[in-house]
Amino acid sequence: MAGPMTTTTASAAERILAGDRLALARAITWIENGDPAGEVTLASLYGRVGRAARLGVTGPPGVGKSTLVNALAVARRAAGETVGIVAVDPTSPFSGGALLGDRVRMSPAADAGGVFIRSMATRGHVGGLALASQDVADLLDVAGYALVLYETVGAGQLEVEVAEAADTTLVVLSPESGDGVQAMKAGLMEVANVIVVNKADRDGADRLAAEVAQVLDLAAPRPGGWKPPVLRAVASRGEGVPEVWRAVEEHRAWLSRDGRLEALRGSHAEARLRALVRHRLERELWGRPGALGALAARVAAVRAGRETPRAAAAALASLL
Ligand SMILES: Nc1nc2c(ncn2[C@@H]2O[C@H](COP(=O)(O)OP(=O)(O)O)[C@@H](O)[C@H]2O)c(=O)[nH]1
Ligand SMILES: [Mg+2]
Repeated sequence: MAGPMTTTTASAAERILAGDRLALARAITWIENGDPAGEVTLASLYGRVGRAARLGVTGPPGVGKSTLVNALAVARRAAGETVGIVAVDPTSPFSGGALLGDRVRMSPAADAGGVFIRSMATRGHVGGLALASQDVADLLDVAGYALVLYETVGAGQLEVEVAEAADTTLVVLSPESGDGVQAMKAGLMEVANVIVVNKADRDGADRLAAEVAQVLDLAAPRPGGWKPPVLRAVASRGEGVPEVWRAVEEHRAWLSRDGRLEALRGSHAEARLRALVRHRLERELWGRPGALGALAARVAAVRAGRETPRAAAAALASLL
């Protein structure tokens, strides 16, 4: 439960609403550090959450996710929209910041103040990070950023969880990463609403795009009938970026019909609550006195064949 409001958190909330970037940055740090002030601040603003469009960008390391996020942010800024960016990428820090600042300043329609970028590092649990990044996205949303972009790396549970927080998920692949098929196996294709084969200036992009399209053709039709388009881009030169944005808008338009967005956000909220409960219960369990010792003993018992993993898990869970 969120603690009481204090003058610090009350003024933080007011300042965030007034567009104060320092207050926003500080509240994000609270969230990152698990400082209760972050939760209190967010709780006091939570009634305003849900206005931002949320776009998740995920895929293997080095495929050009940050470059694409940067290019999309520049394009949206030029169109007059404010953009908040959360980059959850333990393998490479968001390096597009300087470039973005320069390009945004060059555009007469835009001012750099309309973009807020935050990289989040893994401290301990990846699952905890995914959950914290959703809180950060909520803060950017209530701070008034019209578009919230979040980048995550890899092909695992983290991405699936982050995708569970985005309205639209872009999966980025590149012919260089050589793991297009890997990504498809890892369940990324199921969460993809738009697939971008980036580095289309490299050999193999056409083949990869064809392979991905084939996999999608063979997959079972999705509920509601959305079929993810497969687009090629050269994000580093801005090529294909307008088409990517158009595909995002088409997906958003599709979502806006027949109550799909509400249904999606409802199921995301449920997934988020379940993940939070799971996270909380686990933290509580391992924090119990003797729990880690019991874990070590059960691991030894399982390894020695004295106990089945299920029996060991049941015994450990009963410590809660
Ligand atoms: N050739 C080529 N290089 C690109 C393209 N997009 C990004 N890169 C480069 O690929 C590298 C990794 O990009 P980055 O955006 O950091 O990838 P991320 O790890 O997926 O976020 C950087 O050196 C980029 O300049 C592209 O379309 N073509
Ligand atoms: Mg990156």
